[in-house]
Amino acid sequence: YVNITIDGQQVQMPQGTTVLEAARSIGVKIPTLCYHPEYKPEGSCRICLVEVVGARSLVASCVFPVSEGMVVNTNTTDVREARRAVVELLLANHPEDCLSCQRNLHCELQKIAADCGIRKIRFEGEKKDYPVDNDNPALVRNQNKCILCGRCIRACSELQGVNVYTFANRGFNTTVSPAFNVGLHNAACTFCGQCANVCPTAAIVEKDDTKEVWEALHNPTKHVVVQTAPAVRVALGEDFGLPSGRIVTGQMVAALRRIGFDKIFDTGFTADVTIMEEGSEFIERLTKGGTLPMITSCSPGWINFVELMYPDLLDHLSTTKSPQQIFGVLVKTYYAEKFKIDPQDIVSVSVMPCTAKKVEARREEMKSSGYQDVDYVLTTREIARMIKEAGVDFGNLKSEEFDAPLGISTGAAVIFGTTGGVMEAALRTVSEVMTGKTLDCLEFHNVRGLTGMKEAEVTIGENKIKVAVAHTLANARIIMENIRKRESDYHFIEVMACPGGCIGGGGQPLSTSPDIRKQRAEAIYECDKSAAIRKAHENPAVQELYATWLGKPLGEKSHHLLHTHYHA
Ligand code: HC0
Repeated sequence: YVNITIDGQQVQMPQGTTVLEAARSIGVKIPTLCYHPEYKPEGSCRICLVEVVGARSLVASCVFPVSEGMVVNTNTTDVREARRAVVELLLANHPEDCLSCQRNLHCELQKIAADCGIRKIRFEGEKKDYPVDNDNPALVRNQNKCILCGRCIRACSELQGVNVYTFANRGFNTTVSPAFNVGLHNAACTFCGQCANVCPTAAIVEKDDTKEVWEALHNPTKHVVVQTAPAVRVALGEDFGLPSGRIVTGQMVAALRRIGFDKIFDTGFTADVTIMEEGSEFIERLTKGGTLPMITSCSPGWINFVELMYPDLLDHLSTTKSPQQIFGVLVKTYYAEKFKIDPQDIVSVSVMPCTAKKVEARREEMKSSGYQDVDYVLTTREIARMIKEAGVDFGNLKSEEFDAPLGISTGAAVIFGTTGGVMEAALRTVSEVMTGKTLDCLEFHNVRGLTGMKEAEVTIGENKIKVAVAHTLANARIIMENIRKRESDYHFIEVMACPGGCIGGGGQPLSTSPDIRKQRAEAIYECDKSAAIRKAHENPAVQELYATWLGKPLGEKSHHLLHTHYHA
């Protein structure tokens, strides 16, 4: 430990701590832009300048380590002036369109400018004029708004191990771009959206599909249904000032009804269907022979990753479509038939914590109903904006229930929203189906928690099943390398592309941190604990679907509608 003084307060800090961390630990706020607590600090933006007595010049506190006897001042005239100048220089070549910017009120640069008390920009800078990259369904990149903090580069490389972005060119012409300056649709991008989650400005944002959804809602000839993903209900409240991890399922349903959706359904219904199909697929591969380990296929960023990086291992993926896509098919077939609605008149919207789901919905093969199965995918952030635009007082809404039957789901379905949840849901059903015995304990603690990779051995009847769970693509890569080297002895693996699983998805409210993800994950397990039914195969609406329409899991109809193949 070393003794230091920050703004007159004496404090002991472990060696190696940065001045920024030390200051934050005693409640001294130093503004930052390039710094992100989850990634290696770079000290490039210079907003976090402080005075260290005896140092030659002001220092970047995010990379400056504490040392014995150090005296730090964070609030001198020099410090405030220097910070203000740095921010003004950034603003001097930043577009002046805050009022109409997608990140208005959620922009870190805007907030720092306000906190620094900037009223006038003293410098007149040259503006940039790069074309906007929006040739893909998920993300929009506007380099004119980029402040070169490099957080997207670090998220893509350190967290995901995908390395799409790099700094290109020099000086004023420096940009962040994929190799050869191609658009994201031509880069090895998985569209996980983690870059958008860490971007402090609107240089990378989700593609906004709200206009199309408003048009559908106001078109009297259309029957507009919405499905909501498990992870949205534990995060949406954050965009309305509620604490992270607040469960807002009932208010969310009420809000969606207020803004005009005809039916409010739950992706959880088809998460239960996914378990029926994927669980049966696993049992078949295990008992009759098939490619093992079988790996889950519901996270579309993960699917993009396998198609791009491991096309030789595509057979390991479960052929079961994701709950979002199964839902899309069933709405325009089963639901349309059951309620005598012409599928042509149905507009199917999904609300997801994910940007890659926008790409998944647009895949060529996702038209098994005869139409595009899912018409529009909105992220949690977009639906929050729609609720605000409609003037709905979210915080004061009374809880309402999902509509039946596609709104009926189980605790097994809701845990899909966090890492380990799909595996746990599958194990609950696979165990009971294979042994015919009721499980004493439904909780598989070995696959829970936010550790990057988890493994467990589960005894099911005569079989010892080795399972693994990974989240983030960097961890997924380790799993895939082992499979490629034939060094993997797992039977079943769950992979989710985003940190923490969908709760940490690229479309979730900003900002995110390990603590926020922990609170959302805890809320997910709370939802499971309080659910009346906690196993997919006990969902009465799913039982009815199979009894009256689908037949059996892996049957003829399932094969055509609910399964797919991925391709390089
Ligand atoms: Fe997920 Fe899903 S759990 S991917 O993380 O499987 O996005 O929440 O909706 O489809 O159910 C996201 C979340 C989903 C799907 C489900 C799966």
